Amino acid sequence: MAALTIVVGNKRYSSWSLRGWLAVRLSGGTFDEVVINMKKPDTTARMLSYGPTGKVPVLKHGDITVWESLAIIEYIAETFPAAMLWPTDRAARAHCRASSTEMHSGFQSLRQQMSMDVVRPQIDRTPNEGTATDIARITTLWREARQKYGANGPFLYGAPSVADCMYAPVAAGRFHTFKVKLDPVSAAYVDTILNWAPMQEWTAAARAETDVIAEYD
Ligand SMILES: N[C@@H](CCC(=O)N[C@@H](CS)C(=O)NCC(=O)O)C(=O)O
Repeated sequence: MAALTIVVGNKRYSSWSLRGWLAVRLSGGTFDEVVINMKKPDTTARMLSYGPTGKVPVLKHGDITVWESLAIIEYIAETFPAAMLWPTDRAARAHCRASSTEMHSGFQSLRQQMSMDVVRPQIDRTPNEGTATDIARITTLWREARQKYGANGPFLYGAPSVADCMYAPVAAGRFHTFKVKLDPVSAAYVDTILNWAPMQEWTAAARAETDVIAEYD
């Protein structure tokens, strides 16, 4: 099989990159990665040399290019079925698909007010009204997934799935760092993500980065 290359932004700040990278990491295959620092004069040109939108993540697999985080995750799930990125149970899979697409298309207020920084020292930030609504919706969804479908492990649907790739940046880079007040089920899920080996690998690499982007604070 051709080699996989995932192109990502700064590991510290790029939440969409983290989502695609986690899926590639869960594929079980070896992969190369290219990191492009964001907010530089040549960022867009460098990103455009890998994919059509001038954004990351981008996955290269032989002559196949996949852009958009969720499409990358789908491609990995299809190409590496043994990774079982979608739950096998049909009801759980439907729920997992809906929660993953809800993340991909929503929660603008949270994303704006609490940008991801996996290295940020924990600080208090009071959610505005829109962010509070987003947090309430996300934690409702997490509790539902855990309580209905999560009996076989500590992840949203038990074993690591697409939904964990999608929500890991929220758990580790937003809820944890901004000390968002959470119910016990959601707090336990944040701990699961913080202790997850792939997340810890990503965070360690983020810690080693020297580039600082002020507007992510
Ligand atoms: N809908 C896209 C969003 C991709 C996106 O916005 N990526 C950001 C990094 S997190 C980016 O590449 N920004 C370009 C820049 O900073 O110049 C996806 O799901 O992959």
